[in-house]
Amino acid sequence: MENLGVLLTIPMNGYLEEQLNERCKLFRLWDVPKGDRIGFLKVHADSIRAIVGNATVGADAKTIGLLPKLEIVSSFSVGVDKIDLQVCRERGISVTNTPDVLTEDVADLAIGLVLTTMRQICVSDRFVRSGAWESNGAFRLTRKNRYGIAKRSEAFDCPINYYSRSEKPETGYTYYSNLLDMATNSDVLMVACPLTEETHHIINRQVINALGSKGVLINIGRGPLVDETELVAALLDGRLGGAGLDVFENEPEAPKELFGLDNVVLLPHIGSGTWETRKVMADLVLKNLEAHALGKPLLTPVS
Ligand code: 8YV
Repeated sequence: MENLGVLLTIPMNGYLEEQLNERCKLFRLWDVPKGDRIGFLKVHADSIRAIVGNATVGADAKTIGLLPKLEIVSSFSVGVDKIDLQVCRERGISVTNTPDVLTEDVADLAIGLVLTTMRQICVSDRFVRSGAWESNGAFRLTRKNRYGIAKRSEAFDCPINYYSRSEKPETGYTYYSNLLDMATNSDVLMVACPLTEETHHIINRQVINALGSKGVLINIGRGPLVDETELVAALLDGRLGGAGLDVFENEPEAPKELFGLDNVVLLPHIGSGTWETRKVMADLVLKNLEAHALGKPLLTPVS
């Protein structure tokens, strides 16, 4: 792959960067001052044949438009919402992502968020550290609830509901073809789906109200799946019971209005953030680029 010119859009993983640097001709976009980036891309347009982006900076139409020799966009993420797939399709540019390898970590975090939010683990920890336990006595009681995220939740012995475009009878879980109905009948709603035009703000005011003042929303998918303004309003009004959020509409900003709420847990998009998973993701990006350079079938193409 030594002749493959690769544009890395943002620092994302030390090992991946090191490998790309050793094995390809690497262009680091963030090293270039913002105002000079277009000029930089124009100067290197003939060499850049691949883009490696992630969930924060992918490959937009403008960047792709400046790179006439671009052949592949290999994303260090399962989500491809930051890649202009339409333009890639029109130009015949291949796209790959890192599916499956991060699912376990994200599911662990989702369950962690449920427990942390519902049992107020962070708040209790601050209660001990601040000395409030000694001075104020026992911590307040939290509510018992039924919650679930498929397989892992089976261990919690709770009923599992799911909403999707089609029913998956083999799961044995309760299928809802209507999200509002499911929200009405659930205590915890986990948001974990790709961000598309169809799913943008899929969690809106109505869904939040249906989940209700005893319900908890967990988002480990993408920020814009949830109408954040509505979410904040519902939490401040007490119309929603709580929220555990790993993703936000305008990362790295998280709504400051939520910082004082004890029924909310805010995380900095760490779903796949373990050494092991990020290494496997990086290897998948490298293997896709290698396959492309050798003219072999891609391992995880995005159709
Ligand atoms: C990453 C993600 O946080 O895979 C995704 O879609 O959101 C994450 O795994 C990110 O791309 C790592 O830099």
